[in-house]
Amino acid sequence: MKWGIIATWEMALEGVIKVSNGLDKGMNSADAVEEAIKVVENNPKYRSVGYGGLPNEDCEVELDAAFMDGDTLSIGAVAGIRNFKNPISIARKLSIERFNCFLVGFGAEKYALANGFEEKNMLTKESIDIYEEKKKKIIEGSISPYEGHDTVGMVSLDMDGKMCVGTSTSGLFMKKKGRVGDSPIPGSGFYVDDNIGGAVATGLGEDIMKGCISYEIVRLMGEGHKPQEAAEKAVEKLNRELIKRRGKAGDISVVCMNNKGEWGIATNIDKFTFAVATADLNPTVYLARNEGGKTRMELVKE
Ligand code: SD4
Repeated sequence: MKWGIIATWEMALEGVIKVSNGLDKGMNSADAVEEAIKVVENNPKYRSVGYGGLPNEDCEVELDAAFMDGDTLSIGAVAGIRNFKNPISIARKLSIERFNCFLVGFGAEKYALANGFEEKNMLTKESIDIYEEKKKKIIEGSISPYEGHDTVGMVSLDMDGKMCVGTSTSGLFMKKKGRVGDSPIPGSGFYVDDNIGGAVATGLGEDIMKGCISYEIVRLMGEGHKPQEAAEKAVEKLNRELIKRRGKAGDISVVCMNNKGEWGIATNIDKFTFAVATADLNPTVYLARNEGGKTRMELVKE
């Protein structure tokens, strides 16, 4: 049986490498997604996920994360959670709850504490420095807020054919307190059904949500489209509709995989990196760019 894992952005590579060895030896896809995302959450070098994530307008790190099981369709999510080390693990734990499986803010923190999750101040000195510096530039008008965002999202398939997806992000830099993007929203930031496949998104949550793009990609794969076709069709359509109706479209990038381990990606920007590994492909990073409405890919790192 084939296995595979695909993830948004180059920052996912280390986690993908770590769990691809496991997946090759029979690790299940729920553990693979959680473990690989934790690697990104724990690295303060990545300024848009977990520890060291960039803060909101009030200089607080509020994190969003989600987990979905493609077999049971169970979903767990947290939004606007502060001061916990691994939001993805909290989201996974919530996915086994029959009720109350998506918690926000203080309620999510209360649940995490009651369930023994590790507390941690997620704001680093470096993030505070960047915040101060960017705040000055925003006031001067030399940069605009809400730039700087990269969600880690992953889709995995294990040798038993089970698929899971996960997302984790600090959302948009300088977001308003309480702002929630697409990443913890089922169907927008993520979706998986292991009778078909799974998809995750990254980019401007406010626009990604307008097309429920992850569900749309899974739906298209379910209609018989190959993952690459499904991803391109969905991104191209949402991008076109947003431009037609609103004059512009925010950044939208997606990765997806079907239950055969075939994968696809699409983007409407000119620099979207992603990491992928399958039974037939060693962990590899590619750069994708949108050229005239089509997504092109080139190898970055094997
Ligand atoms: C959000 N989609 O909160 C996230 C941010 C992101 O690449 O993915 N950026 O809107």
